[in-house]
Amino acid sequence: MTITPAATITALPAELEEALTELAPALPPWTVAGSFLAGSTIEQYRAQLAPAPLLDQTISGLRRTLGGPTGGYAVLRLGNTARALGTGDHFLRVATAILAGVAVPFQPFKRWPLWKEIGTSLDANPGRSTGTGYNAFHMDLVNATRPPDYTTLLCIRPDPLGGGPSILSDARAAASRLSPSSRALLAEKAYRYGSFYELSDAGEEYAPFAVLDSDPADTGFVRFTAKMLTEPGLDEAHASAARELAGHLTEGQHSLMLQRGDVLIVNQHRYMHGREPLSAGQEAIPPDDRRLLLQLFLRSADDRTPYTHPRQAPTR
Ligand SMILES: O=C(O)CCC(=O)C(=O)O
Ligand SMILES: [Fe+2]
Repeated sequence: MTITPAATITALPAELEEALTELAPALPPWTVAGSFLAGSTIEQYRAQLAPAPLLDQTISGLRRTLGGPTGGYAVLRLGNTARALGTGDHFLRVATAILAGVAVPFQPFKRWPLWKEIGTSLDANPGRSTGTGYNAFHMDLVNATRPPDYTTLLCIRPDPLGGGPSILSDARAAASRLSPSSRALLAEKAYRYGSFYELSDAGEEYAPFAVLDSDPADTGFVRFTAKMLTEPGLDEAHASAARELAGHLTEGQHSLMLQRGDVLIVNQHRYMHGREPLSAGQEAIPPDDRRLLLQLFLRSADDRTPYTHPRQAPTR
């Protein structure tokens, strides 16, 4: 396991933190138009935060860290801002405003708000997002033709017992280490995972899907989720190729512990993400004190075409 390169962590300059704390109360509630953060909100937030020093440079730095052949994820450290503002509406508006400088916030899940809670449930399947176990490498909305370009996780409360570090791996680097035979198998439409309903602006259901496409890295995906390995109907040759990719992802793994106020931003075209298990003993923690994240998705500004044929909920 490698250590997270320091360049991926973006702490705000003190003068920017101060300005954000001062300006936050003036940010109005956001409006969502269709499934995207409204253009009017983006404009209002930009105008209100215009006096904040070094904001543009901070956002350009994030964009550089997230793009390019060696980039792919960033941690925006808003802990001081969270201490000053609390983690309520004013803080969420600041986080939303900064992320809106990276790409356009949107809510692909019609039944969830813009910031979707990921709490900790002792009843959930341990490997799922709200579970307490190992959440293996994956990309979000893997079975959509247009997954979100970025997925972001804001830490409201880390695991009080100190577990649950985030794991990240460069999917392009992992794919480059594949044997030719596995690469050929992974380019075939042989993989399935998950259901697909009540989604907006994520394209159509893609099932079965190919893990590897021939698109450039900035637009294509390595459509991988370790959870597809146990889907019924997957033949051994394709499963073995996917296991090889999973192995390369684990070899190249970075790990980091999100602190209160950290926003992990993952470029889904380049990186897979997941989570190590939370610490044992969660039963002793009152539910309201357990780990809590908020998830927000981003769509690249140049790829915002609303989908005109949303799929109806299937009857399964
Ligand atoms: O719990 C985490 O840190 C990751 C959750 C996640 O990746 C998800 O819900 O999609
Ligand atoms: Fe995820």
